[in-house]
Amino acid sequence: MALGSTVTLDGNFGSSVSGSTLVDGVFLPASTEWETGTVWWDTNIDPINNRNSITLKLKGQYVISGFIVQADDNDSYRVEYWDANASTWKTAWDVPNYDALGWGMTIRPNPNDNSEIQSISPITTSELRFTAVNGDGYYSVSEIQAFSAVPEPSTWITGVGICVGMLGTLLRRARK
Ligand SMILES: [Ca+2]
Ligand SMILES: [Ca+2]
Repeated sequence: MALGSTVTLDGNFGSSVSGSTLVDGVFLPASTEWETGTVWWDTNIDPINNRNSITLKLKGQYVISGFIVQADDNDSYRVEYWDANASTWKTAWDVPNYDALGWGMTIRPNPNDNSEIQSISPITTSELRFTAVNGDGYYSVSEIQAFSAVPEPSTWITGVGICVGMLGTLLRRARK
């Protein structure tokens, strides 16, 4: 859902890459250094921790039920969503510190699988916001992906199985 959305960087960033790289569908190679090809900031550039924020304006209003994020391993981050009814930002996903699980740019939830989605309680929104929560003062992010609920694969595989079974019955009947 976030693919190709409009990205706004609010605050003071050290990086020169475009915010659009966060929603281009491309992950950096695992363990890429935190300031190489990323959107990054640190507490020298932004002395007041957590003041920087990255806003993703989606192409419309969506129901979102999961995320994948690639960010520096040794910090925690937060994905928030704009709740239009309450006119406030609310937490969608607290992105955990993965210091023990990775090095440099590290995919959450699964550093070894860039297609595994972190499920959340579904939210409805047209805007997301990404911020650093805590860490070593050197923060970076390279990809933010949002997903809507999709039917469980097992459901439609079962459906196909039933159809194939029915086809077999019809063919047997036709031969008689
Ligand atoms: Ca990217
Ligand atoms: Ca860091």
